[in-house]
Amino acid sequence: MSENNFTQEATAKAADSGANASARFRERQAQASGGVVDHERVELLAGKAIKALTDIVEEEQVSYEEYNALKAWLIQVGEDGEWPLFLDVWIEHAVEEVANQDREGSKGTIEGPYYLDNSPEVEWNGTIDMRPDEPGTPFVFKGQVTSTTGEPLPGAKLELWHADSLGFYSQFAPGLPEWNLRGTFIANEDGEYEIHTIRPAPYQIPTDGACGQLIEAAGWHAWRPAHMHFKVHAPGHKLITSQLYFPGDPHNDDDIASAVKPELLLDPQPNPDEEGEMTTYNFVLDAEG
Ligand code: MBD
Ligand code: FE
Repeated sequence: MSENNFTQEATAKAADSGANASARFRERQAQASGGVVDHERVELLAGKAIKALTDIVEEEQVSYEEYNALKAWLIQVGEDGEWPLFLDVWIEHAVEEVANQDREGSKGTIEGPYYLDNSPEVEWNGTIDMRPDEPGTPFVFKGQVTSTTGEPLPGAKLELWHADSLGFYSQFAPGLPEWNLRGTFIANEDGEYEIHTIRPAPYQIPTDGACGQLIEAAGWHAWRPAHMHFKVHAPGHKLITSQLYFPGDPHNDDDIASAVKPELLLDPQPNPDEEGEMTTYNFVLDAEG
C-alpha cells in the first residue's frame, strides 16, 4: 500500500483512538445483560474508593494546586476518550487476577481497550488480514486447544488481534484496512490451529492525550512489550482472554499495563518451512461451571 497510508497512520491522534475505544465500549456494555451493580456493592466500593482518595489527601497533605491539577486532568481524560485506556492500563490487571484466580487451565491476562468482536473468519491454515506489503517478520502460530483433562476441543474458536509494526490497531488509527491484523480461527477436529501472521512490534500507548500527559508528568514510560491478544472459546468451556509475549523484549519486566506473566512468554524459532519464525503454544480451557 502507498506510503501515504503509513504516514496517515503514524499521525494518528490519541483523541481518535480514544473516542473510538469509548464508543465501542459503550456499545458492548449496552448489549451486555448485566451492567447494573447491586446497591450494597456500590455503597461499599464507592465508599472505599472515596476513602482511599481522602486518606491520600490527608497523608500526603495534598494542596489546592494539586487538587485542581487532578480535576483538570480527569476532565481531559474524558474529553480525550481515554477512560478505557486509563482503566485497562492501570486497573484491569487486578480485576483479571481476581476473576481468574480459580482457573486450572492456561493463565489469561487483560483484554485492553482494542478488542473488536466479529473479526473475519480465516480458513484453516490461513493468513490473517493484512496489507500486501505489511511490514514485519512472517510468524506462524501453531498449537492445540484442550480441556484441563487433556481432551482436544474440536471446533474451538480463537480470536486474534494485534498491532502492526508501527504499534497501531486497525479501527483505532486512521489509514488501516478495517480488519488489519484481526481474525477468527476455527480449530480442526483435533482442536489444532495454525495461524499465519506477522510478529508484532513493541507498543507505546498514545502519548499525546491525557494518559500520555500523566506518564510524562510522573516520569514514567509509555511502553508495552510486543504482544498478541487472544480470546479462545470452546463449547462447554470458560472463555479465556490472553496475551502472549516474546522473550527478550525490554518491556516484559516493566509493562506499563502490568499484564505480563511468565507463563505467557512464547518461544519463537526460525521457521524450517518458510521465511520467518514459528512457535507453538497450547491453550488449556477450564470446564464451564
Ligand atoms: C494495548 O494494546 C493494550 O494491549 C493495553 C492493555 C493497553 C493499551 C494498549
Ligand atoms: Fe494490545
